[in-house]
Amino acid sequence: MKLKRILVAALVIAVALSGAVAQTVLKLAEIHPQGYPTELADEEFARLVNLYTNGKFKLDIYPGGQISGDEKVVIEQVKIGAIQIARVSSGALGSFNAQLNVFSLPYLFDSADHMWNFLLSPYGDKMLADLAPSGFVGLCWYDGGARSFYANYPLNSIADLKGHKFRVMPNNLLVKMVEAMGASAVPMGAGQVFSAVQTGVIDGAENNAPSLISFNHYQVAKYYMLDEHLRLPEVLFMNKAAWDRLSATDQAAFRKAAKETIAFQRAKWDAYVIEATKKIVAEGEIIVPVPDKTPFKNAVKQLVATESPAFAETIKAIDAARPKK
Ligand code: BDP
Repeated sequence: MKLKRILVAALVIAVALSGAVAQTVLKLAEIHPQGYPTELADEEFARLVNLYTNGKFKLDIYPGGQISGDEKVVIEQVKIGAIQIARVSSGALGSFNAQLNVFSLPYLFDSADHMWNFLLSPYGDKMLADLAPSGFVGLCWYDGGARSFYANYPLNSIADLKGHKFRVMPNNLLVKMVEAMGASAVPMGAGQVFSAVQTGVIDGAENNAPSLISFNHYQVAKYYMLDEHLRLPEVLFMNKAAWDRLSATDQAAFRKAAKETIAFQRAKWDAYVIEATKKIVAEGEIIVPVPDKTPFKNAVKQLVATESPAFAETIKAIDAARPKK
């Protein structure tokens, strides 16, 4: 009996020493560089997954658009399972999962609080679950702030967009949005924008302040008009087949890890928006506030009316999530 116990103990020690517990390595793609709020959240997610699965899973993060500077390509890679996990914009993912296009309706949310009330509601969870038919498992939402136009020529009002070319993420609704505002839309990956502005293929793009830094766009587009037409949540998601291979216990560990990174990312986000804004101003960016967004809202009114019925149920839930005044 005693000998058996000693043998068992020796075996346990041998296994521990040889590191024989099989470790699965999963790849996670991120377009932003190290230190960007979503990238920090990816790292935190990787740390927690490793912790909660007792080292069974290791996530290798590929930041800075190493997989591709075009999220459409990244999403295709996740779809076929070559990459198992990615953090992308819901604007890009909407081309693969139409329900997400609701977020591409301009001026959908009144504020970040409104958006988060919705994203953290059961309906926000349902939207993540509804990625399944597209071959994905939604893990959690992150903050992507508000997006505004920037250009290599002065922008002061909506009239200044007219006749100019602006890059959008490859998504039809975003093309229609830019056209409704009087400009021409040129869909392309974020990684192509810098040289496209430099060579005059486009005159500008639209994004949040942190992205002007992470993609260096502030260097070629010095005018930033804060019309805040979109709040596109960021999404952390996984290839469904890879997810289905996880045990129920490991799935629960992944879910717990993802959930715990949300507050972490939001805090990093809020701090970085302030820092990024200061930095672009210091670099000579001319930031034009837009206190009255009515002309922008009026320009997209018809588009929103035409597109909204396809998202009627979701919009009802979004309206219900509006913070009480
Ligand atoms: C940024 C998102 C990033 C997108 C990028 C874009 O964080 O995921 O790739 O916009 O415009 O805000 O393509």
